[in-house]
Amino acid sequence: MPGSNDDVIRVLQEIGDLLDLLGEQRFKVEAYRRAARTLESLGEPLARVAARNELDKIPGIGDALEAKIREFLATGELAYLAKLRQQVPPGIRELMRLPGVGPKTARRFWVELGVEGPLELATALEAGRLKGVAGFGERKIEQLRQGLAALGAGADGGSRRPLLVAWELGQALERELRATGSVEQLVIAGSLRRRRETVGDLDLLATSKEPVKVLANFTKLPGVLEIRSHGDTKSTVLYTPGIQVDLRVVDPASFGAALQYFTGSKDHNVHLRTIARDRGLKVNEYGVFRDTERVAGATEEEVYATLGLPLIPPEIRENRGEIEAAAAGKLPELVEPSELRGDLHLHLPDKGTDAELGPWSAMATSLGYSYLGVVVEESPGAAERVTRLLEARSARDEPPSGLRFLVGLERRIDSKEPVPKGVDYLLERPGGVPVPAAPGFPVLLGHLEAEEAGEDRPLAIEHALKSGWPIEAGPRPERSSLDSGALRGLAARGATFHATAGAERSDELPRVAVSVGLLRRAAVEKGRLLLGFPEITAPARSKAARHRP
Ligand code: DGT
Ligand code: CA
Ligand code: CA
Repeated sequence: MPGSNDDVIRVLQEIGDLLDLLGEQRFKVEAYRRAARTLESLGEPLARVAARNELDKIPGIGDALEAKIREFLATGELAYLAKLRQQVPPGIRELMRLPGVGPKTARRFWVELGVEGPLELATALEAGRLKGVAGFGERKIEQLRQGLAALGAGADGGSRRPLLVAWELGQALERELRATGSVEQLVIAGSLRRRRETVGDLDLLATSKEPVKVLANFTKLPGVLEIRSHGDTKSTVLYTPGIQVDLRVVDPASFGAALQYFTGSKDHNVHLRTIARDRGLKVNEYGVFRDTERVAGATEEEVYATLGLPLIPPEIRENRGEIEAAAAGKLPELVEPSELRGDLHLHLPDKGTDAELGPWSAMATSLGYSYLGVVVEESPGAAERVTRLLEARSARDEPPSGLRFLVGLERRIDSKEPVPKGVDYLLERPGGVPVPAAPGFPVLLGHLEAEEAGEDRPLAIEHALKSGWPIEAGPRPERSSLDSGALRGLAARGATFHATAGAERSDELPRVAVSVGLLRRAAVEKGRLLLGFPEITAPARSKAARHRP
């Protein structure tokens, strides 16, 4: 969880690397690295040291570092780190995953050769641009070539995929595989099931009476770029747009054990195995065993039950205290996507006619929604647009499903403009110094784009926290929404949330499953989530809402 010593150490190391990449002076870079190393041997949680006001007693932690650690512990975020990240192209940091490439070399690629990522480096190598450059002999060049191949650059860009991209791919794969028939159970395990913010490869598990046929069909799917291995129980392919996908077909008696094993995380599994050992049991991907007798394996529930634990939600299986919480009966109560009643942050193309609302209402109904909120951006034409939407809505007036369309006004949090007539709620976004919202409207905070200039985002988030406005959880932690660390940090400070798909087309509405997954990963209790429009916190009720459990 943000606030664990490991997280702080990672943050400090990253700052050190970024400063190094930016060519900062050595003493400055080293100060962060040294602090990270010191914390590695700290015998107690930093949060506890901070609570005692003794951070400055840790060797190497001066005032500036103490303030940063405090900020991160309190919010799960660090404005300084965000600022540094913006100054370094993401591909440059990827380069440091290559063997023999640290910040210094990555900086040389960047500054001397204008290479900004693994793909560009691969191209530069092909073109022979490194030949004759000081420090890049033949051996070094060959090492880079091999490193790039291992990263998968060249074929697929070599990067981990953002969660939403992996999720969309997973949805498509599941549909296609099911359509080939003969598949019985099918679940995507691994980091995608844990809703990790980035995903390396997809780990599919299936059961079938015809495993060989299922695997053959899998390798023949239209999206397959390359078959990397193919056997009787497992195949691995490279799938469009360049992500590795494993499919394993397992015995139904082992399905739960395999699902548990391949969901990970590895650290979670390692911890579980020690619990098993204490009970005289052995856990592996085939089941839970007492000597040679299988005592569990068909379902995940029974795997956990034989270890004396309730089923632990996949999103929190990171060995960050969830096993202890499960053992103590203290797992958080998490929301299920099916419990959402609506979505309040949709953007429609610029007409707002009845025909336009049609597909949305069909999709919303299929998700079991009872309301959908369309937002209109504050502008000179906003009032007219609101009126047209209201007309479209009344033309559609209470369809049989009972779905209700709402109209929100999206605007900067520093706006003082009057609110057009007919607006149901406000969606404030970061921008300038917050002012109190127009009274009488429910208010949400949204559009938390990470690249939002400077202090605007933290200012807006603080204001929302103080005002009790639900803060947006969206499906793009890499760009326009908060990651699970930030969500968790805010929850610890009493925040409430609203989940949205941030959809611009009706077929994007199901993406809210990703937003909900991130809230679950953040262990946000169900009670903190807006689950119906009437519950939106109006300013007058903010206090009560903030203190909901
Ligand atoms: P990724 O693909 O890098 O985003 O992350 P994961 O978590 O999907 O990792 P992956 O695909 O290497 O393996 C899937 C799961 O399989 C992993 O979360 C835990 C399990 N697993 C893989 N290798 C090992 C291992 O050596 N030991 C244990 N205990 N579990 C493993
Ligand atoms: Ca994986
Ligand atoms: Ca894998």
